[in-house]
This record gives sequence, structure tokens and C-alpha cells, in this order.
Amino acid sequence: TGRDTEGPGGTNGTESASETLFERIIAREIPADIVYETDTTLAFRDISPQASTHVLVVPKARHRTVADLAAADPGLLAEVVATAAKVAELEGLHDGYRIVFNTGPDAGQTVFHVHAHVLGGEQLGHFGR
Ligand code: IU
Repeated sequence: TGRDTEGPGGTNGTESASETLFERIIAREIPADIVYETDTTLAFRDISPQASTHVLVVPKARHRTVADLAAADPGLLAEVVATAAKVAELEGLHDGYRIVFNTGPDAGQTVFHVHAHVLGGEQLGHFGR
């Protein structure tokens, strides 16, 4: 939609117009089952779990995709990954877990506030469709 260069939170002066579901969860306007929180990240359960454990980790600052986040704030991307690892520990995923960043429509990204899917608690299929 031509907003790919927009910065976190939007730069078009109509923040609410570009707000995603996850801004509303971060603002506690919509309830979520929060698993863990840091100053800069939030982890909450996916409403439609695709594995025994399925938690989403978001940076509180808005970036559309993981590529945008990596370019704009690599330290924050590292914090997202560290929060994902903490979630895995809290959830007892001692035999491993998967971190997925769906990026763009072909990957099925539906919410354009970057989020890591943390999946585990069972033997996961090896990629596929
Ligand atoms: P995706 O990678 O953009 O497809 O991931 C979006 C996720 O957000 C997806 O797994 C949904 O189940 C999840 N989700 C949610 O947890 N709560 C909601 O209210 C909605 C979507 I709408």
C-alpha cells in the first residue's frame, strides 16, 4: 500500500489509521494472555495456536517487518529474539523451539507490526506448506 518506508508508529500524522491490532494489545486496549514483558517487548499467546506452545513476541515500537526492524534498530531485533528465548525457557521448551517471522503477503503476514512466532512443545514439521 505504499507505506513501506513509513517509520515506527507511522509518519503520516494519522497514527490511528495505521494502527494495528498489536498496538492495541500493547496499549492494553484489547485483552491478551501476556506471558512476559520487558521495557521494549511484549509476549502474548496467539489466539489461534498452531502448536502446543504458540506465543507472539512483538517490539513495542512499530516496525512493519523483521527486515524493516533489522535495518532501523538491530538492537531491538536482538531484544525480540532474547524475549523469545526467555519465553521458551518459561514455557519449558527444553527440547527446542522455532522462531518464525512471516514477512509479506506470500508468507501469510497479516499483521504489519513485526512479530516473532515462538512455536514448540511438540515435534514440529520440517517446513513445508
Ligand atoms: P501473521 O504472521 O501476520 O500471520 O501472524 C498474525 C498472528 O496473529 C496469527 O497467528 C493470528 O492467529 C494472531 N492473532 C492473534 O493472536 N490475536 C488476534 O486477535 C488476531 C490474530 I485478528
